[in-house]
Amino acid sequence: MECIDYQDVDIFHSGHVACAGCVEALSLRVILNIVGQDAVAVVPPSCTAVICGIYPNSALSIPAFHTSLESAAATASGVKRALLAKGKPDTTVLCLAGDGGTYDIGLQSLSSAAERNEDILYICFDNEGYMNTGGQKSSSTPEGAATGSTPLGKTTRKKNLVDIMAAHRVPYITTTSPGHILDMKAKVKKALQIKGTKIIIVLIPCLAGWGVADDAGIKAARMAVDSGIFPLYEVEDGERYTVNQLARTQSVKPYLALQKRYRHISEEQVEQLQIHTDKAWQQLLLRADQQQ
Ligand SMILES: Cc1ncc(C[n+]2csc(CCOP(=O)(O)OP(=O)(O)O)c2C)c(N)n1
Ligand code: SF4
Ligand SMILES: [Mg+2]
Repeated sequence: MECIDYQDVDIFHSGHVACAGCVEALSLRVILNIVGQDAVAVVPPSCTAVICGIYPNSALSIPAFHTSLESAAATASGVKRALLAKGKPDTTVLCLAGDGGTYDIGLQSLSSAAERNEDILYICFDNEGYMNTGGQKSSSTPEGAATGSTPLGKTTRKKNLVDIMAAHRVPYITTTSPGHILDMKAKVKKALQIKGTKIIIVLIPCLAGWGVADDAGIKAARMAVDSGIFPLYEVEDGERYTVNQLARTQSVKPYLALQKRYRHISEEQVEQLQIHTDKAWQQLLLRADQQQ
């Protein structure tokens, strides 16, 4: 088994206010350790904003700029340009946003920043809902999942943000998961070597919002990948697709059964979800094959 050469450089401190067991805190720690001290975080309202906290009680030892939900990528663009003007071209500017702030409310500013190919690292902590405000649906919420605003289950499918951003031809967009820390580390390292707009979508099983046990966040993240519901892949320059997992090793059923947000769904809906997942997986393999 590969060893995780994990060095904690203490950018994300204990005493933060994430729910106990939340894998977003773990992911944040890993990402910040790879990014390093020479960085500025831009944080729109989200669980991340709550977890990071506000000055002088911030859990981060890098500057954190709390911005509006609509404008994270625009704020990051401005911070990066200000740093360039001040002669600090090497400082990493990263957005730490949720899916509501990315797929929905901040999409316009992300699209504009991507079109300008701003030199920012945009991290989306995708917990598939507006979780810090009580668990409403976002356009990242998958079909069938119950949320505070879709109590009978969402009737439409999860928006494909990777495809949307690939259409902007950004140099790098990828998915990763706290169940695959080595994958996460490698992708953050890779993104730091690339100039332009980099986007990393991290799947965050929300303990409260998804109804998973406090110690099952990693398990849920792994099952999402293993079932192919959340495949690990990269798109470079909008056209080169690489799948970062060898295969799917299980059906979607055990993944759904782990979460209370799916407890109301019928066998037919489970089958429908399996069909949609199979189709999306085949499309992904086809795109990746076409690059060979
Ligand atoms: C324009 C605007 N609408 C609504 C809100 C209220 N609000 C604050 S955080 C949030 C949810 C954000 O969801 P997401 O980005 O997914 O982050 P999460 O809480 O899930 O981490 C909402 C709706 C706001 N701050 N600004
Ligand atoms: S609400 Fe969900 S994503 Fe937010 S801190 Fe708690 S477990 Fe983590
Ligand atoms: Mg969210």
